[in-house]
Amino acid sequence: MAVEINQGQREAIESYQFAGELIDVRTYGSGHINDTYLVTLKEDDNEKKVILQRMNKNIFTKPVELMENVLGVTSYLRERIIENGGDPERETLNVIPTKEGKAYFVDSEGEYWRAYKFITGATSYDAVETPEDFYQSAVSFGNFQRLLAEYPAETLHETIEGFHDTKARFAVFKKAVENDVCGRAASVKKEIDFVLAHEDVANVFGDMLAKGELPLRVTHNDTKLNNIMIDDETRKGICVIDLDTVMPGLAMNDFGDSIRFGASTAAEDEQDLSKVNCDMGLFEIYTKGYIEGCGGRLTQKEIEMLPMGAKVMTFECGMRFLTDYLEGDHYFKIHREGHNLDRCRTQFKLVEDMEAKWDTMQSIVKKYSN
Ligand code: ADP
Ligand code: GN1
Ligand code: MG
Repeated sequence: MAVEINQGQREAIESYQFAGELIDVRTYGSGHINDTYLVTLKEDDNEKKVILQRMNKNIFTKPVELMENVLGVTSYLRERIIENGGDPERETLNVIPTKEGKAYFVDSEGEYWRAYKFITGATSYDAVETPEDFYQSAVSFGNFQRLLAEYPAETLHETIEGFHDTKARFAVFKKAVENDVCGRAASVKKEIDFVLAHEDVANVFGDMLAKGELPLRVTHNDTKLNNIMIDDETRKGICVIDLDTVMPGLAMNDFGDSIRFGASTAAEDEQDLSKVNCDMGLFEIYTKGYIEGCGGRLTQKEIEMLPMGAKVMTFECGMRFLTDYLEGDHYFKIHREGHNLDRCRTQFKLVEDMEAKWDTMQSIVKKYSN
């Protein structure tokens, strides 16, 4: 039976020299930005899988530069992995070139596509199943940072300008409230007031950077648990994926985004806020793994500011969800009415919980700083 696919998918698939008969194309993963498809082909009774993605060009407005970053970083990682005796087919993303030898394909509607080799025998998790998995993800993101420590950061394009410039995002948020294009502001006064009362959180890293107190590093910037592939057999973190936002950034933000997502006791869009808390056991496990993974490269100041990274990233993400809700949900994919508002509320609940547990967070981090 012929597989039902749309025009863009067909053009994209035809632009690659995939061997075998196409047997299935299905949407894949739970990312909020790109459209990901799992493509299955069959050759001599063997199934072969490929990840095909349509990049979100409204958000990633320079897809060509973005793919330059991805190629640069993955080929660099490939060399480091080979040097360390690892398996470069599974421990880094591998871009599949088109028939023309390009890292991306543009379809007849101007949409940008790319394909990655499918990492077999591994899973990306949307929630922590065992603390050990979370520890593994921490070590992987820490290692990623360490492996890229000598990467020529000046060659990286800024794929989204000011991505974690929380101060600038605060200004964008205030504009969204002012413009109130959907007439939703009055109904979310409580959430808006929460943001306005936390302006200091939005400013803290920008101010420290300006004073030269923090180093810019090559960071991932989207360190959700589901951006790590965990080996099904060994349960070790094997590969960091979703490299669209690799740019110069702050280590505390990479740490903090992982805590925001993975140390929460509930899903990012949970509606029952009594279920949403920041788990201190998971916070400790991640702290240990991340500091170990970074291999002594973090400065004392960076380590000291890790709890702040968790608070800043959680606050920023909540503010971004609320901004998108006010602006009519044009950025993050939504799957129900009020989805971005639900997401925003979980983030603010987490921020409050972190504030209540601040001393514990600081003493945990202190325990692992030497
Ligand atoms: P998004 O930016 O939308 O989050 P991702 O690049 O993270 O997109 O991909 C979405 C999901 O697809 C991932 O969470 C993972 O489950 C799966 N995935 C992505 N790349 C690969 C790969 N090379 N091999 C196996 N699974 C992958
Ligand atoms: C988006 O693409 P995805 O789902 O991994 C977003 C992150 C947010 C996250 C919230 C490019 O990540 O910044 O933290 O949603 N990515 C982009 O879940 O904006
Ligand atoms: Mg992702």
